[in-house]
Amino acid sequence: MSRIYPPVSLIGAPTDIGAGKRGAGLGPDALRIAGLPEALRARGIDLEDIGNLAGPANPWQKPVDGFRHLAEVVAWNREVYEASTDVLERGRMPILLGGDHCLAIGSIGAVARHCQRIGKKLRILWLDAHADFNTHEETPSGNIHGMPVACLCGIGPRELTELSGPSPAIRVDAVRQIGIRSVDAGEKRLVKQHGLEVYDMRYIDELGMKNVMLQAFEGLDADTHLHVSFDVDFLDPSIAPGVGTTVPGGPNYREAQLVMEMIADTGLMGSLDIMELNPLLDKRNRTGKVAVDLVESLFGKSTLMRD
Ligand code: NNH
Ligand code: MN
Ligand code: MN
Ligand code: MN
Repeated sequence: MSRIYPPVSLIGAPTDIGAGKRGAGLGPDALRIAGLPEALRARGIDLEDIGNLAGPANPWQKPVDGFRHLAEVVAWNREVYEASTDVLERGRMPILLGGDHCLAIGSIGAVARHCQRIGKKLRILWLDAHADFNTHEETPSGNIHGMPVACLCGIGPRELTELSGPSPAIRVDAVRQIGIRSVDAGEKRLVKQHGLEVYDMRYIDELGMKNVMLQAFEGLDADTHLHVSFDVDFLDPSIAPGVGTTVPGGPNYREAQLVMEMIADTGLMGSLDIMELNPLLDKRNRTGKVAVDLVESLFGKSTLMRD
């Protein structure tokens, strides 16, 4: 089953400005060195790599009013928002190479506004060990990579909630979170209060990944733009040690492949983030290679006999 894919643009965002450990800023080049461009071209995709964006250095400071590096996070997200918007307006599919997950405020902000302009519905698949729904009051760390979903839903500082236009950028009911297994206490209250659709690991264990994905796809149609925000810590640390915040008990290789293959089968993916890869914590770029493998499956490369 081969499909014609839209032209793709890689956008590198080499920063760990929102993370609690240094090193995710090296993620874009680790993904390139693991062979991402060649793998996508081998799928027949028209691929452009716009290179790495530039932004402020990481000052490595303590939280101020519950946020670490808020001004720098805003600056980086503006860069990501602008680059993603440009790619979308040129009719191409943006793939954001993170960088830490705070940058999804810019990438998804751009996708959300683009969908509003062209009259498409938006569905976001948030593949992560974490809900990333913290606020400056609930955060245990001040790290803004724990806050992007809340910010996109209008909960957060104005500099971030209005980064891409009027707040909220997205509706809570546009999001499906998959693989969740680490949610802070206050964050959990907020997730429940706002009715975020979370398929946590217990749910995946009970229903099986196939049924979970079918639920996450409910209501999709030809007018839906599917955005995949892939935090590499979604994966079990046994296959993906190269992230700053490993959480045991995640999807194994086969489950993760199934997720990606089922997304590919919808034919609706319009944008992708590959976030939080930290090569300094990796073993010989093994996690980078697993991420590339999985992205190939997102673009229709089946590991079985279905190609
Ligand atoms: N929930 C924690 C925090 O807000 C950890 C978030 N870390 C992530 N999220 N890697 O994906 O600090
Ligand atoms: Mn995340
Ligand atoms: Mn995470
Ligand atoms: Mn993370």
